[in-house]
Parts: sequence; C-alpha cells; structure tokens
Amino acid sequence: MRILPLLSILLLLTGASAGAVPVITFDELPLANGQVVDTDFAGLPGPTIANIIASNVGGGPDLAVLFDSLATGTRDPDLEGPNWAVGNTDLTQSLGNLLILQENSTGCGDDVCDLPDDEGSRAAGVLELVLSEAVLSFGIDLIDIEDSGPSEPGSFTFFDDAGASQVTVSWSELEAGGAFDQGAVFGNNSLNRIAPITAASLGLSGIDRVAINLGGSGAIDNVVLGVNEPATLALLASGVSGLLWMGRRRSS
Ligand SMILES: [Ca+2]
Ligand SMILES: [Ca+2]
Ligand SMILES: [Ca+2]
Ligand SMILES: [Ca+2]
Repeated sequence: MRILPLLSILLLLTGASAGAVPVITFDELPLANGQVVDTDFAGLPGPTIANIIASNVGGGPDLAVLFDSLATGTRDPDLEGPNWAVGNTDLTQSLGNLLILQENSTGCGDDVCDLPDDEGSRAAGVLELVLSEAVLSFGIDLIDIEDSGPSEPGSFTFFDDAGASQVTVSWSELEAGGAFDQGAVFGNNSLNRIAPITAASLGLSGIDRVAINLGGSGAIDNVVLGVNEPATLALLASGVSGLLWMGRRRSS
C-alpha cells in the first residue's frame, strides 16, 4: 500500500493540469461596445491573445472591434443574439461581446467606433490572433458565417514556430462529413462552436498564431487555448495503471 501516496500525487497533478483551459470571451475587461482592440487581452493569465491584427480587404478600416451581441437596434441584426438562427450548439446562449472586423470608420478616431458593424464585403479580410505562447489545441465560436463557399470561402490558417509551418482548414471542412467535421451549419445569424482542434491533428508541433480568413460577414468569440492534450492524460493514466500493477506484483 506504499504505492497509494504516489498515486494520490499523480492524480492531484493530472487533476490540476487538466483543470483550467483558458477561454478568452472578450468580456473579461470593462471595454465599450465598439472598442478598437489589439493588445488589450495580453495581460490576462496565459496562454492568451497577445495581439490582434486586422486586415480589411473590403474597403473598411484595418480595425478589430468589440460588438455587443446583446445590444438591439444595431447596425447589423445578424450579430444580435440570442436566439441564434442556426448552428451546431445551444442557440439560446448569450455571448456578450464578439470580435469583428470593422466595416466603417465612423467615430473610430477616439478608439471606440460609434457604429460597430462587421465588414460584409466578399471577401472581408483577416482577423489574426497572435498567441502569447504556443498551445496544443484551439477552439472558437464562429458567428454569422453565412456560407462555406464558393461565394464566401472562409478558413482558418494555423501557424506554428513563428510561421515556419502553416495549415489551412476551410469552413467546408467543418461541416458534416468534412475532414474536421464539427457538424457546423452556416447561415445568417448562425452560431457554431468549433471544439478544440489539436495541433497534432494538423501535423503541427504547436499553434502560436491563427488567421481567421473571413470570406464575408462574420464574428468570433470564446477562443479556447488548450495547453494539455488528452493524450498526455491518457499517458499519465497508463502510468498509474502500470504502478498499480507493479504494486500488486510487489505485494504478492
Ligand atoms: Ca463574448
Ligand atoms: Ca467614438
Ligand atoms: Ca455587417
Ligand atoms: Ca449576415
């Protein structure tokens, strides 16, 4: 029974490491609807989003902006919810602030855009999330992505090793039967929760930057940055069974 203290320590360790998976909700800080953001979330406990780089190809400004989805009478009712129209998750959930690529420059001079609205051109542009450290998995909510193509072909590009390697996953691969099947259903006022995609499944050693290539309108929320792979826990669990087996052998 000398094995028990060691087991408790192992279980404690696995429990602790599996506990906190950082989620960036864009509601952590007291920021206004229409707030222009870039390094605002860098101070959160890591891993986090160190910087947000916006590149608008639809004619609007290169600004990433917060959009309060709970507001009504906004410039874009497609970004208002709940209740969301279609999607792969609970459509009655409140998301609070979303992150958008801003379409107009009205009143943005003071860093709070007066008329927050997502760029609706096809294509719209890129929201690039630079992470504070490499992570092993990446999850995200996609809001109001209307189509997976060919009219608005959107995608993620995952980078590791400061851009040495990159892999692109298109929206169509997230639909039922796709290579990264998430059962995503796109459309106006949609909400799709993309469960964490692992670096391993992409053939990357880690993920330190993600470009969200917007083929048209859309917003993001709830960025999940995973630092532990389920495989790590499985490995530890098998270590525990191994120790149990050794313990049994020793006592017999
Ligand atoms: Ca939110
Ligand atoms: Ca303003
Ligand atoms: Ca819009
Ligand atoms: Ca829309």
